Amino acid sequence: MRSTGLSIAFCVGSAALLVPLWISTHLAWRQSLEGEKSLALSYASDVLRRAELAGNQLAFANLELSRDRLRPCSREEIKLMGAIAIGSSYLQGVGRISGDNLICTSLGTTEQIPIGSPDYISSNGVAFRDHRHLTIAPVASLDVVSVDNIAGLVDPALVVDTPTEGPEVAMEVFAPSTPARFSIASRGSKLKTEWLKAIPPGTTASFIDGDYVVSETRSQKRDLAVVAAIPTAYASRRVFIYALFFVPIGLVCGAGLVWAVTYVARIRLSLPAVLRVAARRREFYVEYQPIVELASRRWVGAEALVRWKRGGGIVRPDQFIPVAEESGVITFITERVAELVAAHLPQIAKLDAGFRISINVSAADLSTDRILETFSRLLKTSGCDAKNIYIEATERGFLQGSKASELLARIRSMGIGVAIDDFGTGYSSLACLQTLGLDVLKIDKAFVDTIGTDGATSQVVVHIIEMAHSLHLEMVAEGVETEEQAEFLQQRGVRFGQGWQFGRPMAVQALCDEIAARKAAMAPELVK
Ligand code: G
Ligand code: G
Ligand code: MN
Repeated sequence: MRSTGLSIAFCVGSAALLVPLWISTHLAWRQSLEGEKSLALSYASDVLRRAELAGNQLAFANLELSRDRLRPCSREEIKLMGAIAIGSSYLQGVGRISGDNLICTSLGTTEQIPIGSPDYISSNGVAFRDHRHLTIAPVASLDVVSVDNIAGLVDPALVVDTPTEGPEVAMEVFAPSTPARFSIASRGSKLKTEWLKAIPPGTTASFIDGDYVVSETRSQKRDLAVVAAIPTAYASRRVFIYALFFVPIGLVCGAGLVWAVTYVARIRLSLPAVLRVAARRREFYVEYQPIVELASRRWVGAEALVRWKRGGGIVRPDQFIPVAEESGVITFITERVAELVAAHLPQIAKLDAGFRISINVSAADLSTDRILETFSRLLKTSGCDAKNIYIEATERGFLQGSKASELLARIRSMGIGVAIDDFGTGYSSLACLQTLGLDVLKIDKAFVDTIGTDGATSQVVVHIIEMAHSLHLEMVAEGVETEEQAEFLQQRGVRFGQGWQFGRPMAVQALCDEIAARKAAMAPELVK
């Protein structure tokens, strides 16, 4: 679970870095495409301006030639045509049409030059004759555009000759009112017909289709529209420039998110959370330290001491019990210990029906009714007698208030014995002991250690023992390490002892083996 937690944190952390990076490159790409769209629009607008200029120049020619009422194709009119052509940047020549022939031109010709029938006549009467190879201009291919028999000779290449960022840019000038999208001038590869949309006059449109960024603009007053298409590949050149701007922002956001994720992960994976997971994953187990009758050295019971198997090592309770108590995780640990004791107890009780296992409970355990369920479940699943169980509560646990007292009373009424642990290390006075419902007092190791020394405190253990006697409490001396201590305690009337002198904490199997061995030694005839 912890490794899953870590890998989740790792994934979230990577995502926190990669997502803003991805967004920023995506934004850079989007921005580049937007840039290409407006570039395409600027090309189309420039070409439309040129096409409209050509149209204006033809309209002007028409106006000039009809105004002076000169005789058609007279020397004067041809001279005027020449003057108009020179002044019109987009008109290579000007001429007069009759039927499908040019009958005179600004070049001075007066013979009939066939130009064929119009390819298209717009709604406002402009006739287009596309790409004509005229005898008067053998090298060029000119469009003949005419209104009321006055024709302008237009080089279509000139209209679309706007500078662009590369040769792959394609453009087309067309008549949007015709369903067939009559093409007036074009350059580059052929555009898809569906790109030549019928947008309203005076408007523009841009879109992306496959590998192209397409922009269109339509003339307000003439039947003209221009579409420019730029390969999206051109945008990728631009994306680098935008990326220089967006990616650092993305990186900063990503780094911020990573920081936030690790911050949260650290809190989430902090010791209390790890403990909770460990409780769920059953990483806790118990060892049993024997409690002996000092006079006979008989093993009468054992204290269940929790251990945490973590990774390869074992964590001692003093390293996690305080954290577990603070964070409330201790209730899960206590439940786990009770569960383990319930599993071990039948085996132990089979060897010694009177054996007593003591379980440590903390102050937090004594604040909710849950502890009652824990212990009734322990009795039920083990099938053992309540007299096989003791609980050890510290002074802090006892002095919690009325709730703790009520719960301790109810535990006792179940038949489970109650011991006060680490007595003398807290603030409770001996007088308080009277009011607490107690069966056993555990003399703390700190007092046992003073036995045989000259220190003033060495007298304290004597007083504790006397007081316990007068309160009719059974006593267990903790941390007995020498024979001298054992004898001293026994002489003062302490009945039970616990400590390295008698046995270290051990696995349940070792405990059972030892109980069995001792039983055999005491009564060899019974176990034949
Ligand atoms: O021998 P050991 O290092 O296990 O004991 C250290 C301390 O941890 C002791 O004070 C003991 O009371 C406490 N302790 C051991 N097991 C438990 C337990 O299951 N619950 C609680 N609350 N305390 C425990
Ligand atoms: O809950 P309690 O504080 O009583 O738990 C007893 C603690 O003291 C456990 O950590 C146990 O391992 C430890 N202990 C038990 N006997 C001895 C002993 O003789 N000497 C020392 N140094 N520690 C002991
Ligand atoms: Mn204890």
